Amino acid sequence: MDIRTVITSPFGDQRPGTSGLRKKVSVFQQPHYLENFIQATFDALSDYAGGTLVLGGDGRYYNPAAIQIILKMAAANGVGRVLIGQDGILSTPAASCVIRKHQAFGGIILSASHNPGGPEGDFGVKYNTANGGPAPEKVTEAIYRRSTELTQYRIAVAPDIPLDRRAHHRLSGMAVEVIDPVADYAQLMEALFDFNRIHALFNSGLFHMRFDAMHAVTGPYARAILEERLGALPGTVMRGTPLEDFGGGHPDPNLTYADELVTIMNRSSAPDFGAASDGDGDRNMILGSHFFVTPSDSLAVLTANATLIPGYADGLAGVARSMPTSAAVDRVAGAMGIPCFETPTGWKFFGNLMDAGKVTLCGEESFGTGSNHVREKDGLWAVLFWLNLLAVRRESVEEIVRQHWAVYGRNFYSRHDYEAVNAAAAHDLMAALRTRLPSLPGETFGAYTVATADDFSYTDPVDHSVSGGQGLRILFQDGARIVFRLSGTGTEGATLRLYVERYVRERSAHQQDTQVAVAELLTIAERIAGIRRRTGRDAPTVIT
Ligand code: G16
Repeated sequence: MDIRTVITSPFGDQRPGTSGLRKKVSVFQQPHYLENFIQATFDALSDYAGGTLVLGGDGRYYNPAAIQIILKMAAANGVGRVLIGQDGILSTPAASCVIRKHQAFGGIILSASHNPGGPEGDFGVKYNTANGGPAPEKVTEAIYRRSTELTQYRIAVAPDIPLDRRAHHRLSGMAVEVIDPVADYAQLMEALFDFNRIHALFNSGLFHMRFDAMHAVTGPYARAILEERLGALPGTVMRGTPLEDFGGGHPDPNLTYADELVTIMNRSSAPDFGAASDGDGDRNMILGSHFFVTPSDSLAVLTANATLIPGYADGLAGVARSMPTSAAVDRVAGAMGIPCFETPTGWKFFGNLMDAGKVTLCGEESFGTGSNHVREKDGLWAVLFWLNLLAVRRESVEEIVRQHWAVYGRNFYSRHDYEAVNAAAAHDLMAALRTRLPSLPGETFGAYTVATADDFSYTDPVDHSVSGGQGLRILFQDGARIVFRLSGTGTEGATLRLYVERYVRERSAHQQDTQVAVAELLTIAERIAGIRRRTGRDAPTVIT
């Protein structure tokens, strides 16, 4: 076996963020940049020699080149076998599924998720551990520390492996299996959901849906499962071919970036159900005809209806949501008598809870929902859950959500994102606000009086690790709240996220427009934080 040791020097900027290392493609294309991070990853792990690694990505620009580099480095670092999706494709939840099913020691997923792709776009590398979930902070910190002291990396000298068909190869003694990226995942979905019932729904001729794959990774999954297996009409999946630049779009399933689907769902002849997923297939957006389901409400509705779904018929151990996610699910959990955990933003914080059997469903306001079937959020899973629910209840999406509010009350909720703002200005804003927090309790702003204000810190109930600095919270006496956070996934300047929430019990007030319902909270947020003055922005980039 011909292994080359290459002398290198550390880069100082390889600390993974909310979800792996994300940078501009041009940063990753610098000589040794990717190699250093991969070597740091292998160096930070132990006990993997001879083991199985899963490798794949969302098909974005630079994936093919990166995959060949990683294969050669895996061989040089003693990996026994690599399972790689055909054409290098593996959605994030499918990678999690394959890691678990084939008892891999971990997986490397090449994606910058919902961030744009192409030569001018973003690239990312994420390491997942043997449970199939994103590496916890202690692992990502070990990778980062190693990256700061790296002086060499190892790489095999060998020809590239063809990935365009399923086959077995050898690379410098390491086995490489090019696998069907969809098969294991589709089988898992079939075990959880009532495919016959969903098939009958599509077959009735009375139900139509559109799924927007946004030219990202879920196209092949959605076509195989929705159209070929469940009988949805051909053409149900739009923008279904993965493209390396996502067709120039921003593969983020929200009301702004999935505007084509939103337009279809607001037509007079709109389909009954609309959904979209993101770059790497872990996010979902759920729409009814002329109706948007917030991710927070979606989690609450799925929780309340879980026992109607075969895979969850025995009930839920508990649920979890990220701190900025609305408390709609808390009310459902309370009524069901199951625990509800509040974690920091980042799917990695759910892993321990799921491994310990404490929670079954999890969700985030950032269009992420999932369960303990894998250890990642899962876009298509959420879509299938909704389809199964619609097939059982035979009501519209809007009817299901409105009935939910009637029972539990409505948590009006909105997130305002200020993308690519000046990083120093954003950090100054947060610092000033942090200083202000202790004096806020007791202060009254219009109809709202501050009860508490803090910088969210989380102690993991399983391993007792503490994660501080997870978002500034202003909690009002009536349960309303305002949260400020800086995103951990942006690659340009800083992204300031402002989250506002207000609970309304009376059914007669549920019809209000969300932005109207939270308008006073937005005004208070501006008054307290001075977003306009500090960032120079008059309005957010994205409102969800
Ligand atoms: C990632 C994480 C999520 C997180 C989201 C937004 O999602 O996996 O847990 O909620 O980023 O994070 P932030 O607010 O820090 O930008 P994805 O889909 O990008 O992997």
